[in-house]
Amino acid sequence: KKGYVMRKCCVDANGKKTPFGRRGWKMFYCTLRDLVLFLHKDEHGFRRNQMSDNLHNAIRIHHALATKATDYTKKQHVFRLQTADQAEYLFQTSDSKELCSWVETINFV
Ligand code: I3P
Repeated sequence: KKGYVMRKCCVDANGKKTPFGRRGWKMFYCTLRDLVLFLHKDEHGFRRNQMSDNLHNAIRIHHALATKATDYTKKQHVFRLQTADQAEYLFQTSDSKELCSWVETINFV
């Protein structure tokens, strides 16, 4: 699965709240492969398999949980991703169908 999403970091991998200044929304071209979510700057980054993209923005989803973020009301079509290393992210998708598709894909791979 792949597509453009907006991502917000909420909790870092140490379980601590992401510091102010790094909590903004940012657009990525997101691909899921081998239990890893790769967040690329754009589709070109994905095609060139740019290392800079991969190293800094890979999220391991083994034992991760994706849920519709019904408590987050500022934006639509948002899901929360909680990872095994206690990090937490919000992802905004384009519509409700994409939202379900991402959540199911992440939870059932
Ligand atoms: C964050 C940015 C986010 C905002 C977040 C800010 O600032 O404005 O959009 O989240 O609020 O901290 P920065 O870009 O400097 O990190 P929302 O869009 O959800 O309001 P927060 O600290 O309440 O998460």
